[in-house]
Amino acid sequence: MSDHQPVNLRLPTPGCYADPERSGLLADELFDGMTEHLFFTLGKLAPAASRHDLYLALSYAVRDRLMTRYLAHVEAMRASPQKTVAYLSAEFLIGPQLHNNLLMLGIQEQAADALSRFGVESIDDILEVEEEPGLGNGGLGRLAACYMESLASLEVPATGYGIRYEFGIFDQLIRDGWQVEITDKWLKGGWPWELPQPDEACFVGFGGHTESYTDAEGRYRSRWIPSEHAIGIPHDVPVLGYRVNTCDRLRLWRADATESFDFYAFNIGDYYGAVEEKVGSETLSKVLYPNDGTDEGRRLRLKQQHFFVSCSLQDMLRSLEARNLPVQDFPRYWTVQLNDTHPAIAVAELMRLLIDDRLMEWDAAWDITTRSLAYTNHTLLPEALEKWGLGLFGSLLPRHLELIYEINRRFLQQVRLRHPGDDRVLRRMSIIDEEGGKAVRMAHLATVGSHHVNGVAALHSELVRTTLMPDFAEMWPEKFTNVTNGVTPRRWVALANPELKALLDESVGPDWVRDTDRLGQLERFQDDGAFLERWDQTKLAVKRKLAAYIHRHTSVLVDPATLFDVQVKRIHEYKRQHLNALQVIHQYLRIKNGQGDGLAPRTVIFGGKAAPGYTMAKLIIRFINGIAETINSDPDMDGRLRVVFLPDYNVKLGERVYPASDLSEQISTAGKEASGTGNMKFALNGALTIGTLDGANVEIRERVGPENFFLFGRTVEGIAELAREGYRPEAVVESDPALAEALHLVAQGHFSNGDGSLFQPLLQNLLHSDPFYVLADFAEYLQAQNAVNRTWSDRKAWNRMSLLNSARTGYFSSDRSIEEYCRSIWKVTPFPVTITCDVN
Ligand code: 26Q
Repeated sequence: MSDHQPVNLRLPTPGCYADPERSGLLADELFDGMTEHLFFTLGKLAPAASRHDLYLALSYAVRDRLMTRYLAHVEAMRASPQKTVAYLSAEFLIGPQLHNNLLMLGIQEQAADALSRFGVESIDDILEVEEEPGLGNGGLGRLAACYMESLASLEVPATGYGIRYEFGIFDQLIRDGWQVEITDKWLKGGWPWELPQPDEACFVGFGGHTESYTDAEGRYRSRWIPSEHAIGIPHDVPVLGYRVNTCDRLRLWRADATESFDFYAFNIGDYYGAVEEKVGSETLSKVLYPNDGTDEGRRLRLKQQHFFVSCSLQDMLRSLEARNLPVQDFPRYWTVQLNDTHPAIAVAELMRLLIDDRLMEWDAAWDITTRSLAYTNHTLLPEALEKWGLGLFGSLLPRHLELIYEINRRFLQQVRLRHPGDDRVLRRMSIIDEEGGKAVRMAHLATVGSHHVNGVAALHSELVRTTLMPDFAEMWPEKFTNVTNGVTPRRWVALANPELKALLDESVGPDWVRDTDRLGQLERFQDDGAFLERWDQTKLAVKRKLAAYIHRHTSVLVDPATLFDVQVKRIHEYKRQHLNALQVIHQYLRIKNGQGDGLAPRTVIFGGKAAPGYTMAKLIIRFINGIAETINSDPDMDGRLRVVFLPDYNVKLGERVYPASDLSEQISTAGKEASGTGNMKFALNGALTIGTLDGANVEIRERVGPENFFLFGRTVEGIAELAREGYRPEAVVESDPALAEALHLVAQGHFSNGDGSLFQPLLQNLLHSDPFYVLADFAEYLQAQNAVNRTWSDRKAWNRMSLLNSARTGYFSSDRSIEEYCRSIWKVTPFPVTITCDVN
């Protein structure tokens, strides 16, 4: 990929939007830009400006600088249309924008300088003000954001298409140890990073019925008469690459009513009825749904999916028309990635747009569709595999259901040719699930309609091939592939960990930010005592900051010199936060029983949200908080053990946590975590992993070396074997006194003020079913934790291992993932933009 130097834009010519206060990157110019925005955009005089005003003024000034590049990119694409990646995702968890854009432009210091002239001592005070858009649940949404950033940084033309939820993921409060959900009002203070484009609105239909008719050429056709419509208004968020001119975009659709007033109803005097109708269609983009696959709001969720997919595909088709390109060229100019099955309706919608609206023949339309779409699977969990009952589907999208029947009929015909007389294989592969309540299987639809299907880590992709879709993989072996996830080193190291960045810049040179393979040069220092000491001090400095944050937000005092042992991620039984919690209880007991010698003094930190309808996950949060309360108030634990639950874990908090961690807990049941991406953020920042052979842990361990990774737990095969043999968790407890003692203490109410009933549902579940093999892996987990304790006592050895984790995990940069997608799936190449209207 090409290597572009930072450009210092000075564009004075009229038409180049070149006023220095709008495009200059010097502190003076930023200051002038801020002053103008305070006055003209915000209506404030500088002395009266609040921190929020200054945040907005700086953001607008930075946005001006993005616009020059964004429009240059748009112009370059108009002059020379290029194949563009369309990343379709129901979630984009992009995190705070101001800090990131300062980093991308290379003007953090200039911005701090400009702010100082308004009396701001630390830029952090202003960055802190930004509300992050929580437009995602967790891993999948954050991955989409890392990928957009890498696409821009690699100068690949791309648009991310999604939904502009008015309420994103809820804010989490902890009250009496329980999770309480608060609506996320991220737009309340105004969000300066989006540009509404109402002139590019799209219409989307729902419901109604289909009619058949014969067209002028005597061909049988179907047409859809929807009973309802919504309008999608694009809101564009610029996504600038790192020190390049490429500025891609995130196009998020907000649903609006078709008419602000239904004039008929207005005239007959039903003014309020008309307003109600308007309110109805606006609720489409109101709220993000949780990832627990519960039945709540299912109809609205399907509507949301069709809404944003239809708008996005119309937008792509329209872009060809605007450039006078024939629709047959769609796959030459667009490559469409489906981020899980949430946008899988695209298979039917693209067919509908081509056949019904553009009057194409089936085969030509199918050819375009399957040459354009590719699908990424992110989960094997049965409850997260999307299925839509035919009743619901047909009532909302009757024409799409017809098309899916036809896609399925033709597909099953192919299957029949391969497996004559085998009805079982037909039933297994059918897009329509005929067992029980009939339903559309979205993963099957996505697979049939795509040219590639990929999993997100080597192990996961193998399981997709062998267990989730073996029949499909046998039929189309070349369709199935792997692209191991990655994370952006810009946000997750350079921005989140400035202390480490400074050390890396000095030791391996600043280009590691763009080329993380260069982190390998750190290996030179692995036996350099003085360097390892600096490595240690760098970590300690960051841990001090987190300790201060923990004190501010939870009132718990923690010692930065202790081992920071961290598990942050969504709360889910398969992720096994309760396994970690039981381990903490065991440590507590060892100390209480006078057997605490050799234990590393630890601060065990948890963070994560539970889906509001997921009772067991919410009880796990209560469990952790109960343990924290008992332990933190016991003087015997002083200096030895602290437990913290950090409320409201989100991108912003992740930026504080990953850099300050010593130990990364990646302890899911083997075969359940598709990849994990937090595991990569920890390792890049020098945390050691304690983990199972699951998801990308496998590849992390291969890269850092088994001697630098604390492995434990059953493998996928081991778990399968246990299940076959008839797993009895009771038997595990009977043979493990340490485990029995820990569970007994819980049952007695030791962590619930004597209330033995509170955690009974959790205990009963573990003792009598233990679907995620928590008890089965407990003993080995303790052994691995003992190895952690031993290693911690030799700090030089620990620091060396920490350094090697950073040195050897450059592979997990999202730049590497995106290069793989570009080369093997999308067939797109970079399109560097040079900005030519220079001074003189
Ligand atoms: C499905 C049906 C109904 C309602 C909601 C959903 C739903 C929504 C979101 C199901 C799943 C999700 C999100 C899944 C997710 O975040 N998966 C994670 O993706 C990461 C990126 O690939 C992986 O690293 C994680 O291992 C995987 O759990």
